Amino acid sequence: MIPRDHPRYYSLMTRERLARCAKKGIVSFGGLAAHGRGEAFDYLLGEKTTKSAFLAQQTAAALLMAAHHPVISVNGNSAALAAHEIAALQRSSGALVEVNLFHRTKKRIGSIERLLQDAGVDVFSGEAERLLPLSHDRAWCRRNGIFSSDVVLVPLEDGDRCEALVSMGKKVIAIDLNPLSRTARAATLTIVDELTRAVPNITRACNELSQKDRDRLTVSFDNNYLLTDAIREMTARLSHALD
Ligand code: PTJ
Repeated sequence: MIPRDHPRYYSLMTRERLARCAKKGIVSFGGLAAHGRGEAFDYLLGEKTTKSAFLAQQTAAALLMAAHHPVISVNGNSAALAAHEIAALQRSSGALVEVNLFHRTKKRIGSIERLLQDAGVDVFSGEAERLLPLSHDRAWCRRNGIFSSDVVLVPLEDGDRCEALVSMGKKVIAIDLNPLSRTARAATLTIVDELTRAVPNITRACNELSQKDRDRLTVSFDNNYLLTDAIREMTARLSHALD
């Protein structure tokens, strides 16, 4: 039992949810370690959406809305943390949702697809093929899904696949709390923010941005600025931690 008045209530509840999902095989054990790393970076960010992350979220909405074939790629952690938020983003952006896993088993794919469906996601499933230029199991995807997408949103990515997707000519939008990761640096657009804060902001921007604003955002973003600003925010908090 975690008491509601615990100062770290939200963080502890999130850990509980991930641990429960790990027991069911939805989250991989590696996913628990990935979450811990994310928490450390979120602490440095002050556990809030920065101005530059908000700009990245608006730009992500603009890129998704301008895409011909947008896809949201979902793994164990993102399904466990944000299934309902992903359903809402799918409704607003019209993106296809496909499960793609590093620790891939048929059983895990089935459990994650069911969790997403129960939350209202229209999951793109069916036969996967080994289509991406990767030696691990994230190479498996659907021909009419991730493989033919022009814009892919990838929460909690690994660097290899992000690089592979970019090398295939896709625009890759990463959500990653670590601005130094290979994913963050290889992506076309990186949102340095926590997944459950980032996804609803992208959805809101899909619903609210005018066509004129979307056009401006898709041509004016600078990922190097977004990463540098995230590092600046973290450094500033560290520098003033004991003030
Ligand atoms: O595909 P699965 O489900 O079999 O598991 C894949 C994992 C999560 C194990 C795989 O993608 C992985 O190894 O990820 P990495 O390389 O550890 O990277 C995860 C990145 O996501 C790290 O840079 C973390 O800082 C970041 N991260 C973790 N939790 C969050 C996050 N970023 C945003 N929001 C989070 N909640």
